Amino acid sequence: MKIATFLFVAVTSVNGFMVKDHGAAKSMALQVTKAATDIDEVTATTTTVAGSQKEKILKEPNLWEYNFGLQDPKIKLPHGIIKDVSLPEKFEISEEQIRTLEEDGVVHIKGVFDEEWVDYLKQATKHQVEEPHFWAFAGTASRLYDYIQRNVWQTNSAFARFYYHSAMGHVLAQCGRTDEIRVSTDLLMVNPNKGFKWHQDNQNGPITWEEGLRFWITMDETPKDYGAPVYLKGSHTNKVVDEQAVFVDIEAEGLEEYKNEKLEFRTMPGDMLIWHPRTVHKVDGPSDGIWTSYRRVLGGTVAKGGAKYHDKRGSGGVLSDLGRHGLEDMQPLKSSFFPIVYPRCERGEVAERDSGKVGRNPVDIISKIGGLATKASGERFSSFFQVLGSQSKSS
Ligand SMILES: O=C(O)CCC(=O)C(=O)O
Repeated sequence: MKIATFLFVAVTSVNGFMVKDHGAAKSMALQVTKAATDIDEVTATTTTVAGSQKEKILKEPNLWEYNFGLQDPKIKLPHGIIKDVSLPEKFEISEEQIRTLEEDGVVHIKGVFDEEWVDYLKQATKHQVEEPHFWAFAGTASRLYDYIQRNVWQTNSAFARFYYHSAMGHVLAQCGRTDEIRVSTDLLMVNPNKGFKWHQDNQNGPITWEEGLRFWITMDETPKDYGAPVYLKGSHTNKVVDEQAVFVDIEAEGLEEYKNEKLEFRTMPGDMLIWHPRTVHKVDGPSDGIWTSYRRVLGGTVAKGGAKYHDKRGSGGVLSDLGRHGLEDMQPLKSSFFPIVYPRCERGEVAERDSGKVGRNPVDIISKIGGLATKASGERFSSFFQVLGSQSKSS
């Protein structure tokens, strides 16, 4: 369902900003053309910057193009998998890889997903960027990414099915030495225009650092000159970065032993990166913020077996837990809002997701974010919004 025209009129103050911005863009002699790219047949608007000849592969959606509610691109699952019936696939990793994660705080696992799965994810992403969801509005309109949507599995069933049926859960279960994996929160991230400077991950859903594992699945080859994620080896064991901090000054006292040991990964389609949420890392975008190729990543945080629900109201961590699931602090994390994907998905949770019950609504958002009204929590909260200005942080 598209946003109705009346809504467009009702929010002209927001749109006015966008129009003004477009005016500035014109004055920079930008030429906008509609073109079909040869990559995956994605129809994209390309922007040619006079003089540099660089073409932006993906155009920012117009406000009236955003959608609400559930989306189903109806993509055939690979390998003859029967939707909601077949067990998830398996992919064995080695003890050495698990130890690398434990010791270095990050591991690169190559080739977890074959061409069929990568193609499936690309099709799902193509559908998503062509039919942008309203929950992508803030991150996308701020130009942080060409497209970014949290909890994309809740609205786009193709991503939910990827979690239910692919080997992702099996790989993460091995990494976490656990027999159960739930999706705590996820993010579809297409082209990080500004890059993301040195940071630790606080948006992991309602779990603790130790209960979670970060995952990152790429659909594209990393460009030669930028876009490769870089991690400070072993930095998940640091004792100095504040729990609430997002960005990290790697020159700070106490980080000397980590800052010179950088691990950089030039990932390829179908690879996974898995890390501890406290491992300090960054991703640099192109210096001018213009992606001429796709960098499509499905990432997020999973919860290991035995994880509890942690109510993060009053801290910025609440931003990745805005649903009305009814869980209370320290209850077992068992809910269709954080669905089990390994050893297999659960019928009732799948049905609740497909019914549209699992998601956000404005009342939940206001009641949860409302707890941030005090000065102290407001200050902490603001650090999460600094994300939008991440370019200015130390590289
Ligand atoms: O890949 C990206 O764009 C950012 C990834 C990242 O730093 C994260 O997910 O924490």
